[in-house]
Amino acid sequence: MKKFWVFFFMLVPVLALWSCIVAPGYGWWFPGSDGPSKGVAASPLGRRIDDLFYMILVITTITFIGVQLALGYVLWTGIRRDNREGDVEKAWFSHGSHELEVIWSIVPAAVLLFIALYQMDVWASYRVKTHFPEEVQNKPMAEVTARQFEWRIRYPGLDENGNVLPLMPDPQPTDLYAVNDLHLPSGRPVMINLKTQDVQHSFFLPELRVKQDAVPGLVIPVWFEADKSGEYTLLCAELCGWGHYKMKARFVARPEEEFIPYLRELTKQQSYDGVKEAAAQ
Ligand SMILES: [Cu+2]
Repeated sequence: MKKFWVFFFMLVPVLALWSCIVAPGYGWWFPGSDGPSKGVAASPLGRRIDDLFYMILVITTITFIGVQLALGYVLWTGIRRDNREGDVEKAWFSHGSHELEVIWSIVPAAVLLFIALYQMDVWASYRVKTHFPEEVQNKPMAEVTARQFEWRIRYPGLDENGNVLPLMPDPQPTDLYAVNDLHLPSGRPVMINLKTQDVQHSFFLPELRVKQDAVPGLVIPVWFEADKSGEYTLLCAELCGWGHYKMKARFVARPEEEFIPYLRELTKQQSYDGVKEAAAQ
């Protein structure tokens, strides 16, 4: 019976490892690109973030296997000792080992220090404004304002020659608006200014691995790059109130040459007053 329990307890880590190995095949892994590269981030920076995740996963998996093997060994030798006929060994007490204490303090500290230094570059390109790609620095293409419970999007409009105007911090008469529908060019870095009108929300593009809190009183620049044109999910990742679920919106990455026509279409929709077209007929 004791052997049964040893095997039973060892089964749990084996099942845990097995479920992690088969998860991607069932589509239980990360959101991302479809097709053969399913589960892979749909943006270059997202893939670097995934690499960091996998590095930590490898370190924790090795630690997990080591700890479970040690636990199995202790349980197994425990029952062997107990089964020796007529000669049951008593428990053995130790007052600790100085060397072991030093080893298991220094090794994790070194591993943590390595992770901290190794990820700095990705962190900087993700969050530090001076490390953003040059083409997006100080060039926000839209302002995204979170509020209970929607994403309000403000684009700068077009000038009379059809060129995109720069986005001003304050709303302008030429600005264009959309709700829960963010359209930006694909295949190149783009930047938005993130704001919130009320509580704290969180701008989350899971397929692109972008997540940034929207903090009251702050204008936060966020950049990202969708590899391919298409529709991506835009979520709020902060439980912001009863209508939190309503903040499921979409981010449409479109080919560069379709972006200005999209803004032109928005201009047309917004300046339509229901009269002009009727008069023309
Ligand atoms: Cu929210």
